[in-house]
Amino acid sequence: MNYEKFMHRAISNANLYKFTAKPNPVVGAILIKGEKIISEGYHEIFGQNHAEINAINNAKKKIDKEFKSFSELVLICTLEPCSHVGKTGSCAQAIAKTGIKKVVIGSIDPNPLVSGNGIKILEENGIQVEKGICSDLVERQNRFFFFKQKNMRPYLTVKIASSADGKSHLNNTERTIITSEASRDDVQILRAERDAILTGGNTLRSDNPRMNARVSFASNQPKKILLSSKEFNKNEFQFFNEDSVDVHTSSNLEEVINFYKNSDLCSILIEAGPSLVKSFIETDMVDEIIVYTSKKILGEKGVNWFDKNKTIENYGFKLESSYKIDQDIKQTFVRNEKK
Ligand code: AOF
Ligand code: ZN
Repeated sequence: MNYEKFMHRAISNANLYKFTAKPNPVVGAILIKGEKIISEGYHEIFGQNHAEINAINNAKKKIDKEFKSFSELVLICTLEPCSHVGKTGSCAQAIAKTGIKKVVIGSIDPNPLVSGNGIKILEENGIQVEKGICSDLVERQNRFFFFKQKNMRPYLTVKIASSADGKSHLNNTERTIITSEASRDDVQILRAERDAILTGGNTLRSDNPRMNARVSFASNQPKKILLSSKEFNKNEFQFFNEDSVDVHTSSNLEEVINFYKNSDLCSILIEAGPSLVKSFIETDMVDEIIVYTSKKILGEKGVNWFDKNKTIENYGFKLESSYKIDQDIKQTFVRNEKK
């Protein structure tokens, strides 16, 4: 049997929930009888039912109509069914209870709580397991989740908006808008995709940003992280409008990021001024830099993002993609592989 087409469908449909499942991975599950789809289920909302449970519950509505017993069905799931009892019960146990006899898995769950244990539970219950079907696609669609489990820290993206002459802002304290509205809308999507946004005290003082994701679709809001040794009056800054704000007074950036190694956060967007951005890049922990460059020139009074005559490549990054947004250019740089 060619399970790939069902796996592709489960992967595609799972992605519909990427903004509401995060920081959990997106996961899809499909129950088939022969070539026929009996039911589907997805992990739609963080903290709620896992995909397999939704697929099983949806199939139960069709029992005696489209099939007699779960033993007639094959379960296709994009990620190894979980073994643990977390915010919800163990999917592997729930699958075994139904009497399903065969499970086809996309990728093994890299979460050490689960990894391999879900499959073990299935096999111990006499279920035949086939794994590794389109695992690269599953890994790619959950790249932050896989990164976090492998590296024990969140994936770090630095976002900067630059003038054509490489400046961040004018050296007075006023907020400088450099890029077009279309680029700024694109940044809202970067925020919605990530689990947290990190900024520094200087940016807060000069821009009074909200740093939330203002998008036209349902999305879990990123957590907010502030790095500042100084106290802020929470009533004066919009950043504190939402409850979920962590403040770190330490200037040790590795320590700040490592603080999240056991948390749910899999990705952090760093939106800060040149000095904090440079300090982060120098730590070697930044995985990706996204640059929006406008045609505007800020000139003499502008503050440089990077040291004169130094390009992003000089900091150990390579260009991955580049395209136009309105009058601006969006470039994504990723870290060179470590030798
Ligand atoms: C599955 N099916 O649909 C998902 C899984 O906190 P919890 O209980 O929601 O568990 C989250 C963990 O479960 C997550 O880190 C990942 O290892 C796994 N996700 N597993 O069987 C699903 N979303
Ligand atoms: Zn589960």
